[in-house]
Amino acid sequence: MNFIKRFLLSFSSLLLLTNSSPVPTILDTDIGTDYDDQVALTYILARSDLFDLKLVICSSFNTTARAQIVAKTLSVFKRFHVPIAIGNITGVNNVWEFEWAQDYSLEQFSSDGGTVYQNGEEALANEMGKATSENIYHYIQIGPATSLAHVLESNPSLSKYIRLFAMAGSIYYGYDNTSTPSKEYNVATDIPAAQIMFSSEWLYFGLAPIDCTNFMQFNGLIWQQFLNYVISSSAVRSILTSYAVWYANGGKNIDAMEPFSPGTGTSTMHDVLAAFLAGAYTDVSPTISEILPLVITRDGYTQVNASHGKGVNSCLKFETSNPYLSTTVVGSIVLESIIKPTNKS
Ligand SMILES: [Ca+2]
Repeated sequence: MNFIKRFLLSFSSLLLLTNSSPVPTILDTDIGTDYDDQVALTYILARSDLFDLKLVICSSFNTTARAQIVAKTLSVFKRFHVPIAIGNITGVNNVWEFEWAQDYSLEQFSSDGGTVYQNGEEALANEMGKATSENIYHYIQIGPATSLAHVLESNPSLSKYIRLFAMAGSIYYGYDNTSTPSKEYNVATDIPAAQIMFSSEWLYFGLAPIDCTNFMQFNGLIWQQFLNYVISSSAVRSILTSYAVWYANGGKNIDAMEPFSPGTGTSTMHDVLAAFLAGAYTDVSPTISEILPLVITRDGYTQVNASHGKGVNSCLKFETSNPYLSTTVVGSIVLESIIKPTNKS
């Protein structure tokens, strides 16, 4: 607990030091299949002191269903000025969370003042084009890089003034913390897209691979405290109701290091680490990150390759020997942010 308190103190003083203005941010998500995207999006919306969310693009499989989940989440925060871009539909996949958003259509979002871009990749290219040396963007990639790669293929210079924070890859450890790397899902789903993302010229590239994200489950006291706000906070209520729907529709069967249920804690919040690192930039605490020359192999592995890899600031482990002490700190900051959203916009 001492570590957590010390960290929270240093984190809040860091926020005071770096709290200039929120950074223009693009979120690229496959929300609805795994649950961590929902928490990442909610965290980003709750922290309008850190993020000026400019666009949410939905990528891979049933992108229209994913867009509806984003629309309902934006409506909870009354953030109708954040446009939604629908990436290419690439097939059908489970969207276990969709039922939660069924009562809020994209038409309703539009009539509430929202904007939906049917040609998501065009909207993405336009938004990325607004990044300049004077107006640096954050790009938070928490799904397969399908849309991003299509955009960069036709215009590779669009990444130049953007800092990328991605949940992707598996460097030394695999799923369930096995000592052999895995073909991580976001990479394996679209390997050529991941190769383009890793070989592009970013202003900065911060990576949350499963080496670290395996441990991102929020439970115990911090979860019990979060549950207490179900009545008083609409943001907490939207998390708990969407989580319950996702869990009941199939999410309960997905793999995780620790058991989870809506009453006890979260599934693995892989994506939340990428969003957290974006919000804390330039600090990487409580992770231990190292710049590694990484490439994506043709069969979907993340490899260190000194001759071909570009430098990626990769989260390899956590500061505490028990990783859960560090991820509890991340969890308490994220959940606390959702309980008490900053209200700048
Ligand atoms: Ca995701």
